[in-house]
Amino acid sequence: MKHRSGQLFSEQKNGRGSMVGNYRTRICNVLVIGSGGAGLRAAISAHNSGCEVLVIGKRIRNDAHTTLASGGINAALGTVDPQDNWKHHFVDTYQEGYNIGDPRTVEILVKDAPARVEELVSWGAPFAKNSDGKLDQRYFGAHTYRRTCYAGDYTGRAILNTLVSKVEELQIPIIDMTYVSRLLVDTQNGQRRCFGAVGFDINSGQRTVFLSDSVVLAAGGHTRIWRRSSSRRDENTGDAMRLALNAGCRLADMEMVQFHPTGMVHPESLSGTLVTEAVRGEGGRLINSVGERYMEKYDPLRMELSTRDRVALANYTEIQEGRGTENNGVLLDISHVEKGVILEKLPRMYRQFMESQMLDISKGPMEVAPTAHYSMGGVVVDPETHSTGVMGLYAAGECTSGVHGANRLGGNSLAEILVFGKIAGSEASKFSSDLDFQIRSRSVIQEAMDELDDLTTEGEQLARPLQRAVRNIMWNHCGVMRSGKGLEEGLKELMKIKEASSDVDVRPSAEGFSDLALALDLLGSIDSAEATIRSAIARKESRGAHQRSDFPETLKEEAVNYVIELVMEEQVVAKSSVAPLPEELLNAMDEYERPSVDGRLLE
Ligand code: MEZ
Repeated sequence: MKHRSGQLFSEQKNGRGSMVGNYRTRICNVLVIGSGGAGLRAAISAHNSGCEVLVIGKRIRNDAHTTLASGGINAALGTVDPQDNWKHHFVDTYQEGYNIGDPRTVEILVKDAPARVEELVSWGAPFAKNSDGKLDQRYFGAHTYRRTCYAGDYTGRAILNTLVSKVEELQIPIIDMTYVSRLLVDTQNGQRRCFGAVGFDINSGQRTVFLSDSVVLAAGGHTRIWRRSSSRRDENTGDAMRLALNAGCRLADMEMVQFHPTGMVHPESLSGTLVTEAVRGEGGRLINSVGERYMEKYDPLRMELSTRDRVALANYTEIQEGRGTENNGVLLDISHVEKGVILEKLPRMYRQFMESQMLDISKGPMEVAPTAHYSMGGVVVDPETHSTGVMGLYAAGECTSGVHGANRLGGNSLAEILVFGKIAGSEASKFSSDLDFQIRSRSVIQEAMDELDDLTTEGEQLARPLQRAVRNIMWNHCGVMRSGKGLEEGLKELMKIKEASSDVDVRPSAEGFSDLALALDLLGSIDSAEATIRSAIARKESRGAHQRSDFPETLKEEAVNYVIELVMEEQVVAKSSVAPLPEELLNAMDEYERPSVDGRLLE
């Protein structure tokens, strides 16, 4: 049973200057929530369109999850393989998404990616170049041509550093360490309209009402809610999905969660940490415990550079069928490649294994296993504008759906954040410029404050163990291989955690307000887990990253999207048809015939 702590109130009054009902206000034209690549690119374009922009980040700048994307960014520049063009990139992306991505969104991505990469280089991004001075492009899985630009295996870091420098040069303010608890949405004449957000400083607890003409939500995905994840603690906890659902947005393809084939398996503290696909792009081989290079069995044409869903399922199958290592992994070997090449092209991997396991990867294989890596589903957005259906609210990056369908090609995420970050920022700015009048609803702001007050109470439960329980549920019941029975069980267990989450102990202390952030992370995790499981139950087939042991076939009639929305505060799932391919793209699909990789893996 929860009760509010008297001590809590006096502590707030005396020490932290953030009394209940007392908040500061900041006003801007365009508010950007999230200081990763999508958010910063949105901020730059909104600023360049003449708006006052404010960026809020939950972590410190330069440390958003974007830094962890290692191996590269895709753009059909044709610098290494001149035959490449946007149509090939389209076919690879759409087809390997199992035909449930949105064709127009994919088209925009592949056409605009080259310009976004070149722009980044002109802003100083230190991408690898060939002796002719052109950008180098490496192989990544399931790409017909080499089209992945890179900066060693620090590509995400290089991109984020470049964007932060640009944002600072343009003097766009970034407010770090601020947790957004709610989007401010008012309903007038049946139309929802977003006019800002409420957040608090994770250190001081200071609450701020951010009032804006429009908002870009770019706060990442939900893959930290699996036990083995390539996200770090307290990031990608589904907070963007919770904010969006509560604002009245719809979420599509939530069951489509990408398991990257190669995450670290030990030490426990680093379990799930990304082992970049670039290792395979540079020639790395997957070997099981009986010495077989087993991708021969699964995709003999593309081998280790097959699609991520296939390689992840192959690794999972080898481990499940007893051909894994003692630590439940498989081996990834790059030791046949010259050490100098490894140090030049995979410096982070070299250091990561040396520092954590004293393993020299130029001498011996790495142990790896699938790890939850990317939310391919998320907020439903309009392809052209990335508007969400809630007026004034735009979304970009991993929190959205549309590009990847049922399987994402490695390197498309970094392209996505730049292309759609730019679009969302300029559309949000257009919305602001066209605005006739602004709305400010006191009662909506008060509700957001009440929510924070209600959460800040003593309780019987702690957020961390409940969060751990969610991660176990998702790993055990909604992982690489799923079944109806397991999903139903998982949902039942999740509902118990949901009930317990109303009794979480939250008290500000000398350590700040991280308790409150953890409690909100937990709510985001539960909401996004529920949406994922409900969508996975609804999709009674296997497709890409969604594999069901009880429905192993891919069904033509299931080439649809499952969409979640809140109706009377309950999540409801519905089917929605995929937009048809326009003629030019249909022709492109015919023209660029791909190697056939039919056949399921677990049969
Ligand atoms: O797009 C990604 O997920 C990526 C570049 C990851 C990697 O393996 O490096």
